[in-house]
Amino acid sequence: MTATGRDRTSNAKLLAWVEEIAGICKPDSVYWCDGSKEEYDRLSQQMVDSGTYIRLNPEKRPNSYLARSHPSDVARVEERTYICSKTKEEAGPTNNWMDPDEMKTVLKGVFDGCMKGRTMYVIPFSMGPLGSPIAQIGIEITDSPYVVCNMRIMTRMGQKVLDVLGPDGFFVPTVHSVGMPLQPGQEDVPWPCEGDISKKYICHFPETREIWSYGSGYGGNALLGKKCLALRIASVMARDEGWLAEHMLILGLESPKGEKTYVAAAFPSACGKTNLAMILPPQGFEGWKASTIGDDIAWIKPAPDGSLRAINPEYGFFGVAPGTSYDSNPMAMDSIKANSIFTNVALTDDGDVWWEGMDGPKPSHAIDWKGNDWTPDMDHPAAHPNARFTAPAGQCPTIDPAWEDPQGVAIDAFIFGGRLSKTFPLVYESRDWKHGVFMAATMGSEATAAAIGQAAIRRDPFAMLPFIGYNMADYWGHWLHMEGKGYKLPKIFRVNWFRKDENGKFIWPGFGQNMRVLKWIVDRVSGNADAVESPFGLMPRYEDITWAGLDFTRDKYHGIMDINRQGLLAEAAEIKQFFATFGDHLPDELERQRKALEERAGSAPEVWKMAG
Ligand code: O2Y
Ligand code: MN
Repeated sequence: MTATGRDRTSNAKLLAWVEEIAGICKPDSVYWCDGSKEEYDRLSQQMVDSGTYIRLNPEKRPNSYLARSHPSDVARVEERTYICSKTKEEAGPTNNWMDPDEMKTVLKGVFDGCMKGRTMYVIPFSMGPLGSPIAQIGIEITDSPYVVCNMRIMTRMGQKVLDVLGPDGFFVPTVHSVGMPLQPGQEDVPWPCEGDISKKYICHFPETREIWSYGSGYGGNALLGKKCLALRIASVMARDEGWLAEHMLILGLESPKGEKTYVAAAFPSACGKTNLAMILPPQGFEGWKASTIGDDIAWIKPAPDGSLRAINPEYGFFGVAPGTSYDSNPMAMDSIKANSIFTNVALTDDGDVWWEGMDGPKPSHAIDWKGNDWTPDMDHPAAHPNARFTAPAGQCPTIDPAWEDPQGVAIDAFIFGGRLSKTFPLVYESRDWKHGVFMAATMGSEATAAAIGQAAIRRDPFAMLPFIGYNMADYWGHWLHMEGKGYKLPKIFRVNWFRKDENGKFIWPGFGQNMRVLKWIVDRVSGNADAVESPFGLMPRYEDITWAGLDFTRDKYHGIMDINRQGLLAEAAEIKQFFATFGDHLPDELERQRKALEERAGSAPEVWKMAG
């Protein structure tokens, strides 16, 4: 007989809430997930039988499945994502907002009876190692078995979480429905969802720490532990409790002497964040080791000794498949050899997966992400550009030995990046904490002028634009306030792998060489490297970077480090316009930093060149 909630937990608040949601959604049955392998296999088989899943060839890809979403449900829907704080001002100018009471009324309407004909699953999950002082417990209610299986890979999930929660532990309640109730006798479809985008809702209630998501079964819209809890709601908790919830990878770097440095890094999309999280030291770095703690999110709390300790709240990777190959990211490829779920990739004739950018020749025939025959001469890709793999993080060969440490790891440096073809050098360090916060608040990537009006850079402060759960400018204030509390604050750096030469070619030889920049950062942390003052910040000289194993001339180095005065002045002017959008929430300190940049630009030569 199926276990009831009372068999699983004595948490009265949880039991009452599940009953309340069942009363609204009116499912045919309620199922409490235990998180076992037996349960995962059973639900997976059920999805194979219903047509949601295709089991991949077990000899090629053991215990792995392919799902194809509805073509209208392929990515996060930012335009339907809301922060429902008490006032619009609290959500800030970068978020969609609706009054919480009004939104609750809307949601009560759409959720009413939305699970008819379906099972309502109750998923207890922990973001972070079970029982860690940095971790948080969430409960996701969903009508999607695909979500249950993905959540088992992406989070610590099941009965063990209820055991830690206990009779009166705190949890973040999250409700998800694909938004397609079934009438008696109505046949289901392989990927149920609400087809009308204007009826999808991804809603966050920061004051009550609730999440309600309706109409999508895909990724960040549906796996509510990830962007919704671990970033949007957690950023509010972090503000209130004095810690940091960040859109950052966490990477360990070990020198041949065995000294370990941990860095956390934030990048806007399309900057190679996953590749950096799983970097392998190149030729010339014999004896160095790089190890992965996380590829997407970091929760960082001050410890009693003043260090900022970080955990990866996730348990798996939800990575973009296209472009991932043994050439670009061998550790990701090894992570997805088995026990993985693939969504919207192509199916090969021998029952394996394929996507654009994978190593080797294109298959002569495949079934594309929409389920149609595909041959390489066709003018559309076989995999959707946002096709994903869901894989256990523990399968990454370079996973760090401390990745499950409940105390987290001490962060020594923060790195912020963007995709910028000019003006910005390969790497520079902030003069101090305040300057570092300014560097992170103004980061972004180049965009076409058409996309953003006059500005050349699409700002993505801290890579948090779609993920901050409150006013972005107040979030900058929160970062500024981390100073002066006696914490051992990490050094802050900006990097840019994407500068181009006068022929429009990338100057930096590629992601595999980023270790050279990381080593300078490590050396700066340990006090073993010099830096020179520039109008941007502190920069390494040619001789401060390790070049063994790479032919990168001094001339090329100058090409990637020189600073054009006009570019710098334009940057200071653009930032002024950007800051103006935040009104009086903008911390005064950030405008002071902007003016200081403008002044340094004003007194710089037409082209600032480092000596040597
Ligand atoms: O499209 C989605 O739903 C996934 S978005 C995503 C997934 C993994 C890591 N990062 C992201 C992101 O958008 O930053
Ligand atoms: Mn991300």
